[in-house]
Amino acid sequence: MTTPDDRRSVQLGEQRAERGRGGETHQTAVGGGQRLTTQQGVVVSDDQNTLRAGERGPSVLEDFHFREKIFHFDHERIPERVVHARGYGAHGYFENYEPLTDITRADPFGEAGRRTPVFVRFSTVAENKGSTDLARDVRGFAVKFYTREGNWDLVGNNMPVFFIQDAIKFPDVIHAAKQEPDRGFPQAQTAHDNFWDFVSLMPESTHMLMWIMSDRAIPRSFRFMEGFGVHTFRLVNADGRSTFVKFHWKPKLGMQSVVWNEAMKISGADPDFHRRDLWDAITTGSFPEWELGLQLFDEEFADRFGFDVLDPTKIIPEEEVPVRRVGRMVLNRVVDNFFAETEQVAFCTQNVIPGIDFTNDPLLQGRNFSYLDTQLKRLGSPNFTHLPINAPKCPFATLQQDGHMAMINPAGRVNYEPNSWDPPGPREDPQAGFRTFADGQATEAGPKRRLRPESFADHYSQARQFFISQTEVEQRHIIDAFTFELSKCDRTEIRTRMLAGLRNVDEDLARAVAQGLGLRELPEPLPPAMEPVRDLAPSPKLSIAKNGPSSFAGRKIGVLVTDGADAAVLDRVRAEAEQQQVTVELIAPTVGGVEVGNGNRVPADQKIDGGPSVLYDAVIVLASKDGASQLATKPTARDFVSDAYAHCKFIGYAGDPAPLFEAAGLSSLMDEGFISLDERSPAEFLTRCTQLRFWPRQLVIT
Ligand code: HDD
Repeated sequence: MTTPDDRRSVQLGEQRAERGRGGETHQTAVGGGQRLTTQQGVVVSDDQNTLRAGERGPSVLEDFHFREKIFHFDHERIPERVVHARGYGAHGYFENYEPLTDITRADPFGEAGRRTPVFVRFSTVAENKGSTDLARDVRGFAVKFYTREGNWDLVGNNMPVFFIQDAIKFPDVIHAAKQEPDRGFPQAQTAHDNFWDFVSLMPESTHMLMWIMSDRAIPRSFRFMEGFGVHTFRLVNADGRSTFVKFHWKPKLGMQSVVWNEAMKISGADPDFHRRDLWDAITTGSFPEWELGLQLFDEEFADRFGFDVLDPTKIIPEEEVPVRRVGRMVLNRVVDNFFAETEQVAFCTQNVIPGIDFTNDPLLQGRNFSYLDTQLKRLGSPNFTHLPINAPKCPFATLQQDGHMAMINPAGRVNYEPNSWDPPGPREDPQAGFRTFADGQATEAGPKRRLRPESFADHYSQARQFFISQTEVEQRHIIDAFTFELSKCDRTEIRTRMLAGLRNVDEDLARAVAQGLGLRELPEPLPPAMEPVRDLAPSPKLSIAKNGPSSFAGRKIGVLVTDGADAAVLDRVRAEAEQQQVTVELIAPTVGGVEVGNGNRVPADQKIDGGPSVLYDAVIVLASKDGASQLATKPTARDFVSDAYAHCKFIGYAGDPAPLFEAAGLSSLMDEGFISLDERSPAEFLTRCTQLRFWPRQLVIT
């Protein structure tokens, strides 16, 4: 007997068979118009129903199509990364500005204009794969250069320092930051006892704490953040001469972050805020760019610099060693398949090429063990290098063989060396091959001991330098972040101990946090391992606000419109925004849109609760009086403008938005961040927006 489901599946099958006619003989199941097959290439006749004994009878074991399909599905997941689980990747290239052959023989820097393909993966560190993009956290910034002399992985972060000085503490800091083991929460935040317990007992993390409590930890998007190689590396030229280097990535669009209250709301409104932003930018042709910068210095500088250049909790201020911009990286292609590329990409700090070498930074040395090891666990086979995303794009030949999923297998008998076969198989090349830099000056010998160098003992001076380099508003944000996070600790002694450490950074900071926590008396300062230097000069380059963008390009404006809004103003805003490479989205009471003043219907991109103002860099309200009165009755519309105000955004308006502003309690608060587009041109509005936020408001509202 034929059931309705049978008939539907027969019809579907016929339609698919129709589409598939005339295809290639060896079809895969991927791609339009092809026939669905099993993994063995057998064409499937019915993918809707399992094979059953009788219409309402049991399924039968011989249904090899069903078993293969479910078996494969059951094994779809691979272990998420133990850190940096949540991330997003894209392809692009690095273009070198000028030959750097005097300092390195590394292939990407060989000649002006040379382009090296890259794959970049940005990530959060402590969050699990399914968390939100805007958690307060360090961001990973990992770049795989597919050079002509092998793959070079620069596995950095968006902050130039790290929590710990020695790799042996890495599992501890990560355990402490991630969810607590008994309860399995909180996920995606460091605001809990374990994290603050650990860091308050580890003074070496103080400098990093300043960075993660700053706005650097809540970037507006990957496109607006800096990247750092963190450690001191070496560049080595063809004569074997070494120069120390610290790597920097500088975003062409300038730096930008969101504010904390905004970050929390974005996490709800769009957990994929950062990945969507990158996808949208690349797919609309606004390719994000960073310049690669090098801080180059020699042994002589290293000896005289006030801190140990091997200590990953320290920076070298750009004012002391300027950043030389040597090339640009452009991300111009999204992935075809997230799993194949972003999930399976395997970065390893030990992937270096001739011309780039390590230093004895103990964190880097430990990392060089960890990454290879972790890829085996995650990808399940030592042949993860055979995956297209991980394989070099230059010729390569090893004598390694077999193992799970070996996909690149040599023909012939040669699988060892030396041998006397002809042809002999791959051979080493002492000239072209990677040679470790032999440090003639250093004699790395001595008794085997577990110790921390004396030169790593100053934990507070640069933390203070970071704090005093920020604007008043940025300092306020740091104070608020410490206060927020510590207020989530249940154990008061953890708060107190942290404050005791902060007193070694800055008394005003410690006092303000104590006040925010309602603590009447400050504890005694923690005895520092080394007396901090109190008079390091501020480094303006450490501030985001002091290094703002030169235009509003790459940003997004949310225009809240109502029926009867002034069509001419809307057209002018759109035209000017397009000119300045700013995206405009319309938000209306319904996604169907509104009828503007000239009687035209304009479709919306978002309905109000789907497009809260936290998703935009600036907002405009274009409303008729009736429209604004209706908006005034909607909590989501009131939130739209009151959040924009609270997050210090520039607010443009035209028509008669007064009823909405009134209902949101803003009428008496309208400051210079409110700009009338009946009086000022959209160009003027966008010029103001280049400041990104109307920061004077921040000091009024805190
Ligand atoms: Fe790490 C991943 C960056 C210290 C061990 N790390 C990982 C990723 C980035 C960093 C960006 C993700 C790469 C990707 O997108 O797939 N890690 C850093 C930086 C560090 C650092 C900038 C300090 C300067 N890491 C660090 C230490 C250890 C590790 C000290 C261990 C001793 N990191 C790992 C790892 C991961 C990793 C466990 C997890 C997933 C992976 O490697 O591929 O091996």
